[in-house]
Parts: sequence; C-alpha cells; structure tokens
Amino acid sequence: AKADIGLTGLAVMGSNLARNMARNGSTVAVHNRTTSKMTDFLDQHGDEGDFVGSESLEDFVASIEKPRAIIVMVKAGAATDAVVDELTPLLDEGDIVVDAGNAHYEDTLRRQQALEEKGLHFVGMGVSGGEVGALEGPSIMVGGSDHAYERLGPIVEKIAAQVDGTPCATHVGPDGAGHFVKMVHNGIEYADMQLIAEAYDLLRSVLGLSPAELAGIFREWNEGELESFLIEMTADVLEHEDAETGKPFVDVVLDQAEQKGTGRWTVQTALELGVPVTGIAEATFARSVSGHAEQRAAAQGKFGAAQTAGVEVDKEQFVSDVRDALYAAKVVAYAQGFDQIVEGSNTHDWDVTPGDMATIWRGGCIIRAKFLDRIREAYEAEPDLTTLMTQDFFADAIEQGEPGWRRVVVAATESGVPVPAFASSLSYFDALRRDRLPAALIQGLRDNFGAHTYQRADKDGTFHTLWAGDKSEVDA
Ligand code: 2AM
Repeated sequence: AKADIGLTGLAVMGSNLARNMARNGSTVAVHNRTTSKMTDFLDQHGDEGDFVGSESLEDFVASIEKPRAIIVMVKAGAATDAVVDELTPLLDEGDIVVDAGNAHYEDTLRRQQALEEKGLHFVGMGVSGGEVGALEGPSIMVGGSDHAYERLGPIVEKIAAQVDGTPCATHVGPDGAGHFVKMVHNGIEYADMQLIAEAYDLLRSVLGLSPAELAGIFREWNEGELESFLIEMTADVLEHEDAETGKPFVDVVLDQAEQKGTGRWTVQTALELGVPVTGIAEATFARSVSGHAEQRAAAQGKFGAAQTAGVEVDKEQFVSDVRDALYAAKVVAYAQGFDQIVEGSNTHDWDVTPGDMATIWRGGCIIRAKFLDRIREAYEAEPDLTTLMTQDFFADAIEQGEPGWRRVVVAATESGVPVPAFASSLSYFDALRRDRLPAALIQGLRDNFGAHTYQRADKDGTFHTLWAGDKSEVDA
C-alpha cells in the first residue's frame, strides 16, 4: 500500500512530526538528503508505526498515494526553495507540497503562485509547540487551497493537540494565511515573555525576593486567570539551580536575549500594515537592547545604576499590582496581535476567523493559556469585534487592573527598572481612550513645514493655512 503522506527533512522537528503522524495511524513516507539520517530514523523509530523509507527523492515521491501530500521540513529560505524545485518535476497535477517551517508569509505567497502555475498546490503550514509539541501534539496553522486542506486536514487534525475534543489545527485561509498567523503568534509570544520578564525584574528589584521565592509567586499566579504554559515555565526556570555553581540558573545565564526573526517580521509587517503592535515592538527592541553589550557597558560606566531613593511598597499589594499590570498589559498585547491578524486578512483577502485562531492556540503552542479561551468566547459573542480591549470580560479586567498597572509603572520609573512593555501598553490604552490626541499639533506642524494639509474636526474638507503669509486658511 502507498503512504498516506510524505515527509522530507528528518532533523528533530521533521522526525517528530513524522513519528506523530505514524503514531496516529498514517503510513508515512520518509526521506532525507543525507540517507543515513533516514536509515537511522527507521532504526530508532521504525516500530512506532508504518513508515516507508526511500533513499531517492524519485522513490519517495512514487511511494505516496495521489494526490500526494509532501511535507518539507528543511531550513527556511534557500534550502526550502532548493527542495521544492527538486520536487516539482516529480509531481503530478493536484499534488500538494507543504512547508512546515517558519517561512516568511511573503515567501509562501511567492511559492504558492509558482506552484499554482504548474497545477500544484503549495501549503504554508505554521507549527507551534517546539520539538515536544511536534511529537506530542502541536498547534497547526494551515494555509493554502481548500483542495489541499481536504487532503491534509484529517491527518493534521489528528496529530494536533486536542482541547475539549477540539483539534488545535485549522485551515486558516488561502496561500500565506497560515504562515502569517504563525508569525503573529510568535510576535505575541515575544510580548508575553517580555511582560513576564518585566514582572520578574520588578518583583525582584523592588521587593528583593530570591528567584526561588519568585517561582512560588508565579506558581500561585498559574492557579488563576494568568494560567499558561509560559507562566508555568517561568516558575520552573526561576526555581532551577545551576549545577556547577549552585547559584540560581537565571543569575548565571548571559543576559542577552537572542532572536530568530519572527518577532522582527511581525513588527516589520505591522509597520507596513499600519497596525500599532506596540507590545510586540517593545519586546523585540528590548531583546536588541539587551544584546548591545558595548552601549550597555558605556552607559553603566558613565552613569552607573539608576540612583533612586527606592520605593516603599507593601509587599502583598505590590505583588497583586504587578499581577494586575501583567494581565492588563497582556490583554493589550493580544488585542494588538489580533488587530494585526484582522488587518492582514483584510489586506490579502484571506477571510481569517480571529476566534478560530484563539481556539487553536489553546493547546499545543507556546502561548497556550486559559486566557485564549476568553478570547475565543469574545469573538464567538461578537465576530466583528473592533478591539478585544472593549469586550466586556477584558474591559472589566483592564478596569480592575488599571490602578495597579499605573502604580507599577510609577514604581518602576522611581526605582529605575525598565518596563518598556508595561509602560507602552499603558500609553496605548491611554491613547485609545483619550478625548483629544496631540496628533492635531502634529498635523499643524506638517502643514506648516510641508503644506501637507489637514482636516478639521468641525467641518468637512481639506485645508491649508498660509503659514508664511497672512495665516489665513484656504481650501486645499
Ligand atoms: P541533511 O540531513 O542532508 O543535512 C535540517 O537541516 C534538515 O534540512 C536536514 O534534514 C537537512 O538535510 C535538510 N536540508 C538542509 N538543506 C537542504 C537542502 N539544500 N536540500 C535538502 N535538504 C536540506
């Protein structure tokens, strides 16, 4: 019998996806450029399910049931293009090539168009959950045609994480939609991690608690509305001691955060779409700041640590305030991320259902959280929601958290603890609710130096003031 699906690229992610599919009943054709990896794979995991191993790409393709579905799990970029180019001459009309890597959605759009011209289907499939998720049940965001999803969906929905009997996998929309949504997912993950890091830094600096004590606080938070994989993991990391020195692990790790690029892509795309994802942007920039060792050393040498009087706080109150700030800022970050999904979908005619994204992010992925069930419910109640922030449940949470959120930003400022994400999300909230914004002054300046014109709040039309002349107003 022929294989139900094929997978080429048997590094860890590819191997784990292949094993997951086989464990869930699919016969999986496997291939790797370096043949020994394929034979090693079969030696180690061949008994976990039905595999068909091939040494050549030709045999691999021939071993798969038509229309063929072939997952490519190689390095993003040139390697993906190389493998797709090698594959396409071997395929028949209606066959489906799936890129399960973290591709930029514009690359996916390009590849989809190229394959469509050949009568083939290209699917950009976002897979979140890391190596463990790939094996045990990831969250899967599938782009591409309906034809492709009909073939792929049943397999993918089986291997995904399941929450309340619902698979964490769905057909997000055509062409680049799956990779776009995966990109924003990662951007939100950046923001969420930055907010957690700011909460940790504040609690530690202001209250002088040890990492182990802080782990206890995060464990407690994980019992409530903040319950999430990232909060749970935060407790684990804070509790961990370095074997070599016996010090808290978090104190021996070099404090420079790295990035692979999906956060940057999210921000770049958001700038182009004109969506203010300030939480994600601050998180991405905060990683850059941490990596600028020379500037940090120069500033430390020149100024030393911030000279502050320190703040007097009630411990219990402060812990509660930081939790409120974290929750409110998290609402802002997710609201902004969902705005970007909606805007991307509108721009590319993808018809993405935002609530479905919250649904498939409830399990398997890195940002899985109780919180996402609330977002799912919010979009269920109101599919065309203008912003998550004003939906009843989240509006209540923000209003309840607001006083603490403000106190935390003040305390951070007074104690010299950087809180770019807490502060910018609060500014975003204040900007949205403000009666008048100083954007009016900016319009005046633009009209003055560049005759860029302006509109008035009190009547229709476009106007220009003769700034260099008698300052009268003319229709523009
Ligand atoms: P390899 O084992 O032959 O190196 C992660 O690097 C995975 O991508 C590996 O399975 C690797 O195959 C594969 N890979 C990377 N570049 C590739 C290319 N240009 N063509 C085919 N496979 C590639």
